[in-house]
Amino acid sequence: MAEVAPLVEIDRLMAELAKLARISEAEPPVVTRIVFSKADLRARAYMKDLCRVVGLSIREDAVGNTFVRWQGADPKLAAVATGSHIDAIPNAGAYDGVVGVLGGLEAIRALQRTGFRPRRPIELVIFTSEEPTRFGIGCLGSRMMGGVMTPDHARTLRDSESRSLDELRGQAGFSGNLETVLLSEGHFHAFVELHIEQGPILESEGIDLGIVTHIAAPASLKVTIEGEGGHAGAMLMPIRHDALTAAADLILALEAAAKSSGVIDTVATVGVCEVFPGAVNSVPSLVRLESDIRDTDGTRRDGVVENWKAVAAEVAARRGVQINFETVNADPPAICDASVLEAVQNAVSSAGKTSVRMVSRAYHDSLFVARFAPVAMIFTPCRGGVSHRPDEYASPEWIASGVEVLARTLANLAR
Ligand code: HGY
Ligand code: MN
Ligand code: MN
Repeated sequence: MAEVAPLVEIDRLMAELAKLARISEAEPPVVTRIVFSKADLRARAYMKDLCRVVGLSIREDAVGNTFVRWQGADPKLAAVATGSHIDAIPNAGAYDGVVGVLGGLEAIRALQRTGFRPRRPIELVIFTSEEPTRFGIGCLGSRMMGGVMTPDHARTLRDSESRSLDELRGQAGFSGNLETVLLSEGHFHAFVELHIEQGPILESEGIDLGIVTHIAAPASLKVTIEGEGGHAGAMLMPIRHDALTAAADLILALEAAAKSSGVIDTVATVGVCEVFPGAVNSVPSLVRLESDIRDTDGTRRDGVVENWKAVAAEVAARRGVQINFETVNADPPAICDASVLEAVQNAVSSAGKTSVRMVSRAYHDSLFVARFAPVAMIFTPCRGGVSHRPDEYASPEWIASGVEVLARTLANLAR
């Protein structure tokens, strides 16, 4: 059957990407778009308008996962899906997630322009709450689709102002029973996510695209350190139980545990540190940390966590403080599907692009879609490997290559 040769309208896509980037809670070029914020709702409305213009049908589930369907010749068949997220952490850039959503839409439009008619439906998915900012856990929408988070657990989620998922999703216009978010095994024939690499390899090696074979295993833990507060002038050093100096020991211990795992794939970060009472002349009595620990090997990652907890017990005894851990999530890695990888590889070859197989160190919704469908990911280079910063950037050429290969892959899988 003749190869489809989609022509990507990259100028149109880059203009849409620039417009989406300006839908932000922060001044350009900073993108802040927390799920269910006003900016998120405006961004969702903008995306739905773009999808309606090309005759695609739209369904939103009870938490705001958005399914944009290009009906196939045989609507009863399981869809071939693509997609990513448009929510963004504070002080982020314009490309993380968005390249996969706008790129997915442009891949569909490019195929439409060739006159290609898919046998299977092709569906663009905009996942709700990929970033952990609002509720402290990433990939909320895809976790619920895959049954990794139950509706009962989802109902316990609160944001920093104690607002519940139900309250916020209701205000955003998403009602319906949380039990309906779950998708069955085989709901998608295949899922392919286009995303910027968020690392330096492709750019530094001059390779057009990454073909992702594994997605690293993320874990997130909250740590509370309770010491004894007091007057910074009057409380002498020998009798102190300072929660913040204990936290300092813990943060450095986590770094040491990750560095001593023996492989470069182990990473650990303490990204949140809240100090109470937070007065310059008051000895900290309570510290809350939020940590992010990842590895391509789930067992090795868990070993780092156990090592960290053992050091914490020593710190607690030595400093006379209470240290408690709460595991927010500890997910296994995802292995991408061989047949979907082959479809991507064939598309790369027919597009005349170069590629390399690689691991994704960032997590993505594909990590959870893999629980109920065969997945693969396509990476575009990103400048300096920079991401989760306003200077995040992917060139039109890089994005156009990714979209063309995505379009060819979708056509191969949906024909
Ligand atoms: O943190 C991540 O890996 C993703 O960008 N949310
Ligand atoms: Mn991100
Ligand atoms: Mn992302």
